[in-house]
Parts: sequence; structure tokens; C-alpha cells
Amino acid sequence: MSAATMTLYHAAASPFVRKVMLVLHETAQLERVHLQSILVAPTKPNLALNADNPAGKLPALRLADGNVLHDSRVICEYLDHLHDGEPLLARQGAARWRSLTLASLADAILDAAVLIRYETFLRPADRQWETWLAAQQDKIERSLTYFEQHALSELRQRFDMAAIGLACALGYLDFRQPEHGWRERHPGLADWYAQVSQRPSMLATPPTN
Ligand code: 99T
Repeated sequence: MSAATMTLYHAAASPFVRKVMLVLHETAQLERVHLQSILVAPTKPNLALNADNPAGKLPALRLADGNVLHDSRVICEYLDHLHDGEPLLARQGAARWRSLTLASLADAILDAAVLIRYETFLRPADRQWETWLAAQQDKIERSLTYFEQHALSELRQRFDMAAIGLACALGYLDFRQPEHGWRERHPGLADWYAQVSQRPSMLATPPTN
């Protein structure tokens, strides 16, 4: 019998869902969560998800008492409070604000990359806006440059919440923009990502359509 008491709205293509899955793997809590797979896009809403998360976005986590948590940052931090191991996100002090900021920057890469995906995949080709797409790519490039120049030593120390976010962002770039070429411009990140990609949690959660 399943010991799952929580239900996660899940899509294997979503890097935000992957963050949650990585936290579950890394903290050995997989058995607590039942996965409810759905397909969702801004133009293809899911009514059950909309009822649980008015923003209509994945991931959302339904708890045993019926309450629903969203978005990925809230869910990841909630799950990080349910295990007895070393927290993936520091509970207090300067380390906490630093980790939250790096995790937020990784999410900014994801936000830009998902906007690019929707602009190029959902919007009719004759209405796509190149200047806007280029501006989103610039956000990704500036953020990767920051990680390469200012955060590599921290990333190497521990696969924590910020590292999980960045790993999902790099994996998503490979998945949706295989021609992106970030490895040539950011060799330190490429080396770090090659290593963390071998973690069982990463190998178990490849993005798929
Ligand atoms: O925007 C929508 O209506 C549906 N999109 C989503 O649910 C995406 C799935 S990634 N999720 C988010 O944008 C969540 C962002 C939120 N800040 C969080 O949870 O952290 C799908 C990517 C793809 O299919 O390529």
C-alpha cells in the first residue's frame, strides 16, 4: 500500500516540477508524494489545476489536509522542513539570504527560458517578436555569467537548493534549446553540471515531453 499522503501536479517537461522532484530524491521523501501527471500551457489550461492553483501553473502540491501549496519555491522549502537531514536551504543568517538569492536567479533563468518556449512554440510564427526573444536570451546569458564568475565555489560545496535550481535550469536549456551553446561560454558551469548530472536524483528526472 502506498504511504503517499500528498499529491503533486506533475509534468516531466517542467523544470519547476523537476526542482521539487530533486528535493524529494535528495531528501529521501519520494514515497510521501503521489504524482498526478497533467499537460498544461497558458493556452491549454487544466481545470483541476486551476481550482487548486488560480495561477494555473505547475507545480502545486495538495497536502493530506486538503490545503494546496504553490509555487515551486514554496513547495521545495516546505518539503525541506519535513525531513531530518541537513536542510537544503539554510534556516537563518547570511547563508540563507545568499542561497535564496542564487535560487531566485536560477528561477529567473527558468522564467526567461519558459517564456521563450511559449513565444516560439505557442505563438504563431508571423507574430513572434525577435527583440523580445533576444531580451530574454540576454537575461539568461547575464545570469549564467554571474553564476560562472561569482558562485562556482559555492555550487561545488553542496547540492543545495540553489544548486538544484541551477541544475534544473541548465537541464532545461539542453532540453528546449539544444543549440544554445552555454557550455562554450561558461566552461566552469559545464564542468560542474557534468558532475551533478551523474547524481541519482538527476538521472532519475530527465525532462521529457
Ligand atoms: O503558465 C501557464 O499557464 C502554465 N505553465 C506552467 O505551469 C509552467 C510549467 S513549465 N510552470 C511555471 O511557469 C511555474 C513558475 C512558478 N514561479 C514556480 O512554480 O516556480 C513548462 C515548461 C515546458 O513545457 O517547456
